[in-house]
Amino acid sequence: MSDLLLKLAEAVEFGKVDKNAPYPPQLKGQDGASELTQQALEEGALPSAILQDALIPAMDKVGQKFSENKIFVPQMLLAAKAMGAAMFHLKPFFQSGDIKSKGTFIMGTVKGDLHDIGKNLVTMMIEGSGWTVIDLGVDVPSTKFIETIKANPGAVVGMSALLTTTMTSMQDIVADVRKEFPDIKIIIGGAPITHDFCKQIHADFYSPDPQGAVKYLKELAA
Ligand code: B1M
Repeated sequence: MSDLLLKLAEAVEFGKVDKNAPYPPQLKGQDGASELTQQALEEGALPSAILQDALIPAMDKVGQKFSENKIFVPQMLLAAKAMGAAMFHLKPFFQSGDIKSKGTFIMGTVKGDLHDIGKNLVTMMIEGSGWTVIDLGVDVPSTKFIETIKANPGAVVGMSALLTTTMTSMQDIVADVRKEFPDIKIIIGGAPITHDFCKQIHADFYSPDPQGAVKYLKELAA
């Protein structure tokens, strides 16, 4: 990895959002995730490499340190903010020049769950592949999914869950949605989700990453 990407990964891991951010004290006055992402792009780094080689491994380290009680929720939040600052610069590269939409994709993080970084990545990539995305945000209940599907017949639905505790919420939402729309296609994802869980809750497709969801949608639209 280049020095710049290493620095970017460090900025995200330690929650250095931008140059003006006072936190963390050891990086005071130095460039943060925002400036470093811009520099990496200017130097010709591929947006996908910035994501895969710097940003995602940095968040994995944050998760690891949190599990080991080496950092706590405030540090996790700052890391998420730094990741958001970096993703802001990547977003245009994932957006498509397609004129005709391939369909509508309704996406949300399920009720009880506030994690949105993965969801935002998935929506960015799906938008980039030519779909119109309706992003319902986080902590989304069944009622919100259902009313949005009613307003957008034929849409495909995506759900994200990051907590083992909100997997049950995902299960309930899939069941509620299925009751109203038996034939709707539902894609699920998120760190604790598996193929077996997907089968168990009668969702249509599980993808461990945004690329898999994009591929599945491409097949649906073909
Ligand atoms: Co939270 N958190 N968190 N957290 N957090 C995890 C998930 C955790 C694994 C950390 C740990 O203990 N190691 C742990 C869950 C343990 C468990 O349930 N098994 C955890 C916990 C415990 C908590 C709290 C309960 C902590 C507390 O309060 N005591 C709390 C819960 C709040 C709530 O949701 N109700 C909490 C809070 C937070 C913050 C708010 C501080 C912050 C989130 C900020 C935000 O999202 N805006 C946060 C963060 C940052 C994390 C970690 C460190 C990073 C998550 C992340 O963004 N990853 C996380 C540890 C980890 O994952 N390494 C952790 C990067 C992101 C790109 O990956 O979201 O997995 P991910 O998305 C991937 C794939 O999963 C996939 O594509 C994405 C790109 O590759 N994908 C899909 C996701 N959705 C998809 C949908 C698809 C297809 C693919 O189709 C529709």
